[in-house]
Amino acid sequence: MNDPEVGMREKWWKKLRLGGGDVILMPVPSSYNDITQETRIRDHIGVVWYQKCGYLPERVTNRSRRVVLHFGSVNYRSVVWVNDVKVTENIGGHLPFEMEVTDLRKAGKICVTVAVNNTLTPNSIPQGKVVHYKDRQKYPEGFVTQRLNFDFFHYAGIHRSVNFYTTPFAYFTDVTVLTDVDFSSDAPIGIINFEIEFDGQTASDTFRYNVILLDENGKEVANSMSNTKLSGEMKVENPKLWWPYLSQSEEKYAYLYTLQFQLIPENDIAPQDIYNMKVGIRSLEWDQSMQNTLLINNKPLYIRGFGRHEDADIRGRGFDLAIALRDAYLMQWIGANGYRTSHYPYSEESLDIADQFGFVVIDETPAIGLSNFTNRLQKKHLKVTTELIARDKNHPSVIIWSLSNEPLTQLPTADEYFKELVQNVSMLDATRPVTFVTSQQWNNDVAVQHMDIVCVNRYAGWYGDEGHIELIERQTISEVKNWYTKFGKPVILSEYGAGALSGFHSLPSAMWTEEFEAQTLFKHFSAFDKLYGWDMLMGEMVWNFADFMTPQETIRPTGCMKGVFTRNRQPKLAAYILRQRYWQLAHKH
Ligand code: GCB
Repeated sequence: MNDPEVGMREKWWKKLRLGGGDVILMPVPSSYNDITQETRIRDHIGVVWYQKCGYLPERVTNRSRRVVLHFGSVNYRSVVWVNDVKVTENIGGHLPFEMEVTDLRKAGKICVTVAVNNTLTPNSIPQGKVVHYKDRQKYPEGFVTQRLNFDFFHYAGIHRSVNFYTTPFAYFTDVTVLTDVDFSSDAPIGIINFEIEFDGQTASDTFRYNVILLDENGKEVANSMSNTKLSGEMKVENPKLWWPYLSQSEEKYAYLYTLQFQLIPENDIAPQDIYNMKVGIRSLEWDQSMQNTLLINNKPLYIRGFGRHEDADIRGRGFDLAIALRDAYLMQWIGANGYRTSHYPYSEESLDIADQFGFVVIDETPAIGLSNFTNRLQKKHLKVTTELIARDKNHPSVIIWSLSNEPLTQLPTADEYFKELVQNVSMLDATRPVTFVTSQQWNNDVAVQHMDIVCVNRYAGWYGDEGHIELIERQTISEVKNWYTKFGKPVILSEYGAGALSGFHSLPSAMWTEEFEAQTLFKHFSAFDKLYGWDMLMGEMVWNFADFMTPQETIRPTGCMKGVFTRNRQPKLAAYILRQRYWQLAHKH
């Protein structure tokens, strides 16, 4: 671990500009870990410094607009300077942050410096701990490792895009859009409720707002003109609804309108600010009395999907549009209709893609593997969940909030912790169900009772009774039955699967071969069909979409190998088995 304070002491935001020292080139966005050949960079614990200098274009230095510096995500803690001025500090690795830098723009050279610290603590979300080794016979001075409450590689760096953008001085700060569909008459009516927030009004300025709905061809289909109120409702007759993915050729597809918000000074006709956003009109309902399911557009939803990771070779967790789209096309090919953003919020671009492809998303916070439940942690947990909802609330694809993955919810303190958290989240967004993903047993979990939907991870034939695929059907049936009988709520098997090394084969199948993974999935399917028939199951989600990197461990041969696709997104045998299944389901449900 390097001296974390040296950069601060020596004011590197000034010094780096001179170059030299231990400075190397690094791409953004990307994790820094796998770019070079050096172990010390891959396994680095502590602070790294980024700096980029350049010249802002005229539209940014132009005095008539506000300037904002936006970071898609930086993992994990960051401090940002623009030239010599510290402009922000941020904690948390998977959500955007931004700051106004209008006063700092200038025509000449401008430098942005970011110090990024990847250390996690028992009080951070997610949790981790730096372990110092004292035995000098075995370890040199300063030898540390990071113990993490999760199994995926702790990639770090500037993971998503960094942009300067501009707005007028009067501008929209936020919009909230809620859609619904009225099915009471013969022709459905789409309902769009919106709320606007804006800033920059001076005593002499008053504004009116126009809100216009455009179809995919840019044709206006509804509007709410000259509205002086900050909220409103629009009705759309015979709307094209946003449907989860079935088939591109079908009528039922993820249709997206564009909602245009215009902020117009009262005595003017030209808008000052215009904000365009994609909107999918859909209804979402859930209720225990509704045969234990979730209805989208009045139709029960059965999720055929995946747990995933934002992970790829070389770039680590750095956003790459090519990978994001390849993943979307592969999910489409396989016939999936949804995924969970295991185990942290994914990029804004990924959710746009989900809206466009018609994938339903279980949107998860980064609170993985929580191992204690204090008030302090709960505050942070609520903060990150609030930020997640604020970012993702307008996506039609987002249908469930997941508060956590596999927290230790057998501990009594988890009961109150999650009860309060759910109450708070339901106040922030009452339109979507809330869950978390448990790996505890149905008879010892104290938090699932507070959730709208039960999500369970279980690896029959892999982590229990290794190699015994003949037990999978029986064990999966009892597992889901137990949860369902206890809570009377819909159950999603949110993770199941087996590891397979691409190219490893054996007959009869054996663990780590492609045949074993394929058979594991196949054996689950017969259990799922029965459970679905008894109205107990509302989704099956394979772990994982693709192989992904983990820390070095004896049970991880260069990563987690449970992908149905390899890490470079080529199919294993299981992908073909799953494809057949998901397309059958697509036509059945
Ligand atoms: C789990 C975790 C997931 C792991 C998976 C595994 O239960 O939720 O993050 O990768 O098991 O393969 O061990």
